[in-house]
Amino acid sequence: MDRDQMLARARQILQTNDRGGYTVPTQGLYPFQWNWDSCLTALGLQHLDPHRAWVEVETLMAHQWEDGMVPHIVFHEPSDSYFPGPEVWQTRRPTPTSGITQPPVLGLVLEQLWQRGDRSPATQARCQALMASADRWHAWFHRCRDPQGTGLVALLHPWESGRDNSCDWDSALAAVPAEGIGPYRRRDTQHVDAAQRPTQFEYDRYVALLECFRALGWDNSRTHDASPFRVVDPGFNAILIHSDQALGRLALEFGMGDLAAACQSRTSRGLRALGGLWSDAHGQFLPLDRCTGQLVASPSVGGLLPVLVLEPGPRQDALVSRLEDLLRKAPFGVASHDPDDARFDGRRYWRGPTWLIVNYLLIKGLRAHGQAQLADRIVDASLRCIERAGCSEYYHPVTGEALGGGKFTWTAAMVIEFLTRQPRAHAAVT
Ligand code: 9WN
Repeated sequence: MDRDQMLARARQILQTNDRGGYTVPTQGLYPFQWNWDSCLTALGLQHLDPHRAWVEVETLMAHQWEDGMVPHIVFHEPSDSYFPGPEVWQTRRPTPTSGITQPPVLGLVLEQLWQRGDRSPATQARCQALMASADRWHAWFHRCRDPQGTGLVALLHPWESGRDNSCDWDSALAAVPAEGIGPYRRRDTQHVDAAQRPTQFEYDRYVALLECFRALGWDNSRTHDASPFRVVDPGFNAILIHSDQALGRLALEFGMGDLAAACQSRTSRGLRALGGLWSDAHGQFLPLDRCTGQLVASPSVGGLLPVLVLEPGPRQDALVSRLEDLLRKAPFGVASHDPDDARFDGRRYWRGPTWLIVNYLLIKGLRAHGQAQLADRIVDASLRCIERAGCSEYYHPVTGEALGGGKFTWTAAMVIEFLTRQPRAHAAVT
């Protein structure tokens, strides 16, 4: 497949999965709007139709809760091909939504949409409205997910990480009691081989956590302290900090002084606290289990995502070495878990496979911090997956085998991003 064919197929997927004001991640497996999928998809949509790109995120943000949370799923249309649907969440929203959130990539996406757009007054007004919503979301994180004011926010459910069954959560999830959960029937394994999805043990605990928060009436002033799962993910916090930095830069450009000051205060506290998650032994950041107070020894890509926010220095150098090492072990992209670790499973979802959206975030951080060559290598590895297997949900990092759902929206969006927006290796294709 040459580059023009890749681009044409990617465009086709975005059009096929377009439901009007929002895009589904893929038909069947994920029939609703997902939070970070939509935001990252907007980057690809901008290439096809800039107005439509803004609509994608506006539709998502129209379902922000009054307290500031932005739910991880918006159930626009009924569908029985996904579990858990709105009848399980019972969040009592005008349009049903889930009751948990996802990685806040909105801020970094807004900056890209603005910088690469027409920069007209009308577009600025759209951007500023979304910035105000992003600010309310970020403030919600610090208020409801960091009640002790540590500077870092906790995840209360593995689905919030976006890296659902990462080994990062194994020990914290094992401590979640799952006796007495209601009967349920999974739908994911009707679409995808069970060997590529989370286990039943994990699903039972995903449901147990959902039922715990549902019993609290989805009251976000209570869920943090009541949750049996509270994990501080360095990757998630790096995304939040990076998005806040992007929001702060936009705020300065638009003369929004109060917003710029709020972003500055959140990011400096976050950056200071992130240092506490560093492990010399692992040469990367590690998750912190807030229930036990212990760092979790899990060499996953979550602990490498701080390349987004680290300034040049020994820690950034160590992360770069880790990424180079992972690429040596797996030529089809950055493995989501280190292949040398006993828990690595190259076909099972977030326990080994490579994901183009994670590669995109790493590339963004590397380019911003003087590591363009390594960024180019990750672009090339990502495109090797597409050449070999088309736009899938994820890929075996050693063989490039296509895994999970097919005709996948955010993978297609990243293909467009890599082929049209990466200045060095692939500048020729537009
Ligand atoms: C639960 C939609 C989503 C992504 C997540 C990915 C997967 C859902 C699931 O699919 O999670 O949110 O049911 O497995 O892990 O990152 O947003 O593509």
